[in-house]
Amino acid sequence: MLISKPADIAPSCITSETAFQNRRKFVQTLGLASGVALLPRAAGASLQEELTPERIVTSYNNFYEFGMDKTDPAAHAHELTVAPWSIEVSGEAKRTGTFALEDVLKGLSEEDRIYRFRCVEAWSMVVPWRGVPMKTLLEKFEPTGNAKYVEFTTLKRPSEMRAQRSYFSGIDWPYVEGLRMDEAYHPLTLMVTGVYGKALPKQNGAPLRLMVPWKYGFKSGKSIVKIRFSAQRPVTTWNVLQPDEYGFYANVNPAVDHPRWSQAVERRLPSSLFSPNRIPTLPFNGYAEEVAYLYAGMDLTRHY
Ligand SMILES: Nc1nc2c(c(=O)[nH]1)N[C@H]1C(S)=C(S)[C@@H](COP(=O)(O)O)O[C@H]1N2
Ligand SMILES: [Mo]
Repeated sequence: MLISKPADIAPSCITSETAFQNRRKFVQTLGLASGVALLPRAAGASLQEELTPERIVTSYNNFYEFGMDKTDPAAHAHELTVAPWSIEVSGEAKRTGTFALEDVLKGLSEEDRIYRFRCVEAWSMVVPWRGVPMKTLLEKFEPTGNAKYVEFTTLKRPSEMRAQRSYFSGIDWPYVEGLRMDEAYHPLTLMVTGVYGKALPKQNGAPLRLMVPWKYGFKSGKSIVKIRFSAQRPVTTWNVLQPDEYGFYANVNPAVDHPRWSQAVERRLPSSLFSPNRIPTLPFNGYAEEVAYLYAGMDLTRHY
């Protein structure tokens, strides 16, 4: 995500023995031979791509509440307290109210899923997330037939999120995202609680963040505090801020360029000046077989 600000910001764009052992153990628990990810058939097409190193997943982040640079979240997210944490549920559902996070997650089984993750800024990663299928979480609140969309509001706590104290962040906090109910209920959609077999680091959106692997990264809101079921399409942060640049759907689409740059290729991290690691971007980020039916009949150049 790039936004215009007072001074336009350019995208700035191995492991210790124990970290290596942990990773090997984690990879083994997933039933993987090495660092190459092979996604179980049930979870989608086989993904034989290398995992992006944990060091990069947890240090190259977008979390504008902590600053605009990729390194700001890892540097400042420690200022956030994530326990206790509660979730306010409202709107078109039978069970609404404020719930402790432990209760929201109680009885749900966590799964490890390796997903491609692509930012609209044209970089991408392959990340072993841990989380609960979004459907199992949302069903707990018994959404009514009127619920056509679900809105996710993330934390606004200026005392702990330094960019929320700045007049120059350019964003009207809190950060809000939303999905159509059928997108939220799709088996690939996760509510993430961890990464690389560990609790989710704060810079990655602890304690709870969305993960919708066929959409650009900005749809995956971090540090969620509210869930609202609604009949109307939610008003989402980026869509309101720059509607020509960031649509509500935000499905990864190499054929629809962002107004300021191409979406046809991506830099798979790690990438450097000398080995840029550029690869073609796939429709729906490579998940077309699983998700294209959700958009049958829609003009995807208009509904971007
Ligand atoms: N609350 C919140 N969620 C957010 C963002 C943000 O600024 N604030 N940035 C989004 C963007 S643009 C991206 S690319 C991903 C980055 O996730 P990662 O840092 O875990 O890779 O988080 C998304 N979720
Ligand atoms: Mo992004």
